[in-house]
Amino acid sequence: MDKGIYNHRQIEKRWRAAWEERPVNVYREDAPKFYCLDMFPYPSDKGLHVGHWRGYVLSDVLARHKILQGHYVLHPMGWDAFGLPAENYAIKNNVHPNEAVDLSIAAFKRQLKEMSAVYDWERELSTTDPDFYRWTQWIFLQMYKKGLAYEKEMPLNWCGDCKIVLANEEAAGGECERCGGAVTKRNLRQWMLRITDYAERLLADLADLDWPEKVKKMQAEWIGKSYGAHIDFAIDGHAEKMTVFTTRPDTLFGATFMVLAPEHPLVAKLTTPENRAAVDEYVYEASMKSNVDRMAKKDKTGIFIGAHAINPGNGEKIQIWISDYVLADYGTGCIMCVPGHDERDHEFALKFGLPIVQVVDDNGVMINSPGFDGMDFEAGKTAITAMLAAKGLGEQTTNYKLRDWVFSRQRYWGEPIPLIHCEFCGTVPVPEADLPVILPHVASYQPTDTGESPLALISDWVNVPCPACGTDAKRETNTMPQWAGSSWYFLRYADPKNNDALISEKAASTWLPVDYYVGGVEHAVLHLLYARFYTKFLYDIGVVKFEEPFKKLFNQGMICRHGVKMSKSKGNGVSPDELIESYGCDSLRLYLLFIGPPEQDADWDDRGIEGCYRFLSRVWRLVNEGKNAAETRELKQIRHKLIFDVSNRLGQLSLNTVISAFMEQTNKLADIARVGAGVDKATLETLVILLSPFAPHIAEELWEVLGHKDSVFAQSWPEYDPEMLKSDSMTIVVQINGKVRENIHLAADMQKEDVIAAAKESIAARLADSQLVKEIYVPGKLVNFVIKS
Ligand code: ANZ
Ligand code: ZN
Repeated sequence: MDKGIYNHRQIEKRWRAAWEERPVNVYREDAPKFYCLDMFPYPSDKGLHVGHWRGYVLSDVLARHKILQGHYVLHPMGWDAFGLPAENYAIKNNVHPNEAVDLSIAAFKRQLKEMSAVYDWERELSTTDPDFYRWTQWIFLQMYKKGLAYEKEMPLNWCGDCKIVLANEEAAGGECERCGGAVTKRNLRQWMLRITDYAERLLADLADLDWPEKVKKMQAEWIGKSYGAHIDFAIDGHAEKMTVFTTRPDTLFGATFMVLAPEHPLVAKLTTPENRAAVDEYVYEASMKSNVDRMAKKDKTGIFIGAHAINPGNGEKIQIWISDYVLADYGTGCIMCVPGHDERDHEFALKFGLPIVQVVDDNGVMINSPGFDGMDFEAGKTAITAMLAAKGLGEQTTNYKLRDWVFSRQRYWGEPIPLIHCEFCGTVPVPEADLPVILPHVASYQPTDTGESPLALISDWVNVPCPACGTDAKRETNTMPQWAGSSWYFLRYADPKNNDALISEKAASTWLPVDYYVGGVEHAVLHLLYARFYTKFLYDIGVVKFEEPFKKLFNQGMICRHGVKMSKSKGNGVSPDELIESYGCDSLRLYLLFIGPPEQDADWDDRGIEGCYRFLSRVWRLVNEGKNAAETRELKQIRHKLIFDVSNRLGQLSLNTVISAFMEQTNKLADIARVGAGVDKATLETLVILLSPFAPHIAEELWEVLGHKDSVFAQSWPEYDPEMLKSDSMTIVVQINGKVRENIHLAADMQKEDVIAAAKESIAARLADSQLVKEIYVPGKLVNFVIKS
């Protein structure tokens, strides 16, 4: 090879092949372990773009750095291959999802291999593999047995034109994503998971996680704990009472009307005959809207149902209305309305001419509340709740926004839910020995117009004997959501081929929890919350011994193009393929790190990679030309400064500034090489080792150029000598009466007396004939001579 030019194609091809044969991440029983995990992708037809690479490069740098620090790193990769993206692609292109997924996985894998991340392909897994989803089904069964999975009628998105159930993401804005038709609601039997049982633990345990604060806040808000009270309102002329949830019991005396959610069971009972027709129509219309639409700021609507409640504070009779801004599934599904202090209630009262009473003044002091006037409103919350509790009309309570998880899908491409419905025994779990319940291969996987999964049409799959009594029974035909596999896949990588258990105790204690998890912030709530829920459940049933799956989380920013997020669907994705061909994988890796602070979004510059390519070419020349020079103090200092900067900035994950440190110090070395005798071998070796996690191929090649036969990744991460970081010269400003007269350069370790002497000497001519009054020395910075002339 011509050593004069940096031939990235030849170098990268060579080392990719070499690493296949001799992996650099070698398992050693005694090595400390590190689990560095990427969020696994869902394979789709378009392949990866450079935006996906950003996170993968980042985690690979962390993994390789750990290898150089003597760790064995678990760095696996797999496929989140069940779910809508694959199914919809298959339907559109008329290929079976099975084949579509296989093709995509092959394409993704080729690209990931070209990135040369140190993935352990022996541990590759796919959520669609029966050996994997056997355990996805097993976990569901354990939840079912613990009472955490239950059936419920739930309103689902329904497109009347396509006649299919739509996922929320296919029904955004109330329009069917396929045909643009109106989406309505349809009640269907669903399997639910009781994640709300874990709400308090999911909230409390956030405190100990080394996660971005932003993500912890999003989870806390999603769980949405509110402190408040339940208050009972008697209903005029009825035995029933209305229990409301409020966060402001202090405003009780300002409650001038009540609103029930249209779906509330009391609506039918309380509505008077003359209001019935209008109420029924309103209830029907509300049922067609999504919660998001109902919560949106818009003109308030509602109907008086003819009944009255009694305010337990002042005994006043107040009207009961229905309105869609009150949600059926939050709190108790009905509210006391305080138009003097709640914005939505205020709007409603104005529109319908209902009374508005202020009960807390601008200073937070209670008014118009006999018995409580003059009290601070925070104290009033407790006092009013206590007053009601004493009468048996209320109690303090907390409330969560988190809802139970709708866990079934009426689709083909998912894990079958392992249950059997028997006329005599009810719902019967599939015996664990019969798992997995294999997803049958079918020709027609389109959603059906009955709202059932296409599996319902495969009669020889559906009809089975009941495992309990042996009579004819039917399989559950709903499948699991895409989240099911991703909620626990990180456990399986530690023990991917275990046939007897989801994970062995030994594998779990060796590898888990995950040390570092890298992925996009779009997973801040759903995936990351579900994974935490599953882990806590598996802890509760003794499968694992830890309650939190991911010790540290990093969210990389997105790569945008002209300010728009790079994405497959928008068609503005830049493929890594041509860039690798023209500039090489190493240059692309560097550019993706150099593009900006990794946690922030960054705008892609088509020519940005050229700078990184030039930098690597400079390193190439430097090492090839300069290896025999003698070590000087200056070279040694550059070397230690580089170790310090790279280690320190890498520790803070400031990877863009790591790359600038490389560029800066390499420029200094190149200058020295140009004018002097060149750069010494120790400095070049250090440069190459430090560079290896970032640009692994060129580093291996240069390590060989420097005369080594082993891999650069078999070396240790260099340590810096703090002594070498001190600069050895200082610049002293010399002043006379505060005016700068001179700058002098002195040895950094010079003592005060010597500095003053040198300063005096530098301006000796100016000092002649004047009377020196005072000498002021600011160490390392300046000497000021105060004189009388
Ligand atoms: C009286 C009141 C007075 C309220 C006031 C607020 C301010 P968070 O913090 O979100 O928990 N609310 C209760 N259930 C509701 C439902 N199903 N749909 C819509 N709104 C509901 O909010 C709790 C507050 O939201 C409750 O406190 C209730 O209004 C309303 F100055 O009661 B409040
Ligand atoms: Zn039975």
